[in-house]
Amino acid sequence: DLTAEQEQFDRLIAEDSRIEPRDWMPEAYRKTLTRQISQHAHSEIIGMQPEANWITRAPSLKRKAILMAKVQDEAGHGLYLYSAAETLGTTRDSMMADLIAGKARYSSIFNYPARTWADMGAIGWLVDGAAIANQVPLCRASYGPYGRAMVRICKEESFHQRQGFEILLELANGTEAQKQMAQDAVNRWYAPSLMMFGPPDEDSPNSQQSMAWNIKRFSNDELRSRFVGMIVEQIKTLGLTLPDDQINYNEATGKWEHGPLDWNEFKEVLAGRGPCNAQRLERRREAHDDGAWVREAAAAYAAKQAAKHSE
Ligand code: FAQ
Repeated sequence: DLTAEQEQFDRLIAEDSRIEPRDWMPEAYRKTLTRQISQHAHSEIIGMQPEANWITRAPSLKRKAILMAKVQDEAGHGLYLYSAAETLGTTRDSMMADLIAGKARYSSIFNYPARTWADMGAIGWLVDGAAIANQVPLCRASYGPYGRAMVRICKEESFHQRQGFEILLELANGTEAQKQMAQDAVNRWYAPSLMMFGPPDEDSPNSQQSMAWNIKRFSNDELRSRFVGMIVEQIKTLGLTLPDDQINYNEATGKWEHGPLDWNEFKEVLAGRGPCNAQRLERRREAHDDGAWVREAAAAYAAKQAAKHSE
C-alpha cells in the first residue's frame, strides 16, 4: 500500500541510498527529476551550437580536431541524459518535441553568441568550469541513473575545461591583440557563467525540496560562491582579470562573494528574449527536420530486424 511504499522511499532517502527506476517514488520526485534531467539533456544538445559555429574557423588542424571531439562529447552527454530521463517514464520523442516547440528550458548560457576564437577558450574554462562545479555533487544524486551518468560526464567536462583554459593561456601569452581578445571573451562570459547556477537562493523555488530529496546537495548560491573561489585563483595564471572588482573572501562566512548580477537579464533570457534564443531554436528545428530520413531509416531497419527475429 501507498504508505508502506512512501515509508520505504523515505527510508532510502534518509539513509542516503539510491532510488532505482523500478522503485516506487512520489510523483513529485519523478516530475522534478524528469524536469531537471531533460533540461540538462537539452542544454547539452543546444550547447553544441556556439562551439560548432567555430569548427570550420579553428586556427589549426589540431584545434579543429579537439573542438570537434568536444562538441561530439556534448552530443553524447545529451543522449546519455535523455536515456536517464526516459527511465522515469517520459519518451525521448516527447522531450524532443517540447524542446522544438519552445516549451522546454535549457541553460541560459547557450543563448549568448560566440563572437571570436577566444570565446572557445572562455566557454571551455568558464562554462565547463561552472558545469563541473554544479555537476560533481550531482554524481551523488539520489536517483541512480542520473548520478551514474554524471560520473562519466564530469570526467569529460574536466577535459573540456582544461582545453578551454589552455586556449586562453596561449592567447594571453600571445600578441597584445590576442591577449586583448582573451580578456574581452572573459569579460563577456563571466556574468552569464555565474548565472548558470540558477537564481539566488531566495528566488529558487525548487532548491529546498530537491535538497531534501538528495538530488541537489548544495544551493545555487553556495555553488556559485565556490566557483568564484576557483576562478579567482585561476585567472592569475592567465595574467588576465575578472570583470568584477567586488570579489572578496568573507572571513566570517567562509564564502566567496561577487558583485551584483543582472537578474533582469537572466529573466529575459529565460523568457526567450536573450541574444540568441530564436536562432538556437531555429537551428535545432532545422537539424531535427534534416535528420528525419535517418530516424525513418533506423525505424524501418529496426522493424525489419524484429520481424526477422520473430520468424
Ligand atoms: N538557465 O528553482 P531553481 C552543460 C530555471 S552545463 C535556464 O533554482 P533548480 C555543459 C529552473 O529550471 C548546463 N533556466 O531550479 C556544457 C527553474 O525553472 P522550472 C546544464 C534556469 O532546478 C558546457 C527556475 O529557473 N546543466 O550543459 C537556470 O532547482 C559547454 C527556478 O530555478 C544543468 O542543467 C539557467 N541557468 O536549479 C555543454 C545541471 N537556472 O524548471 C555544452 C543540472 C535555473 O521550474 C558546452 N541542473 N533555471 O521551469 C541543475 O543543477 C539545476 O536544475 C539548476 C537549477 C541549478 C540549473
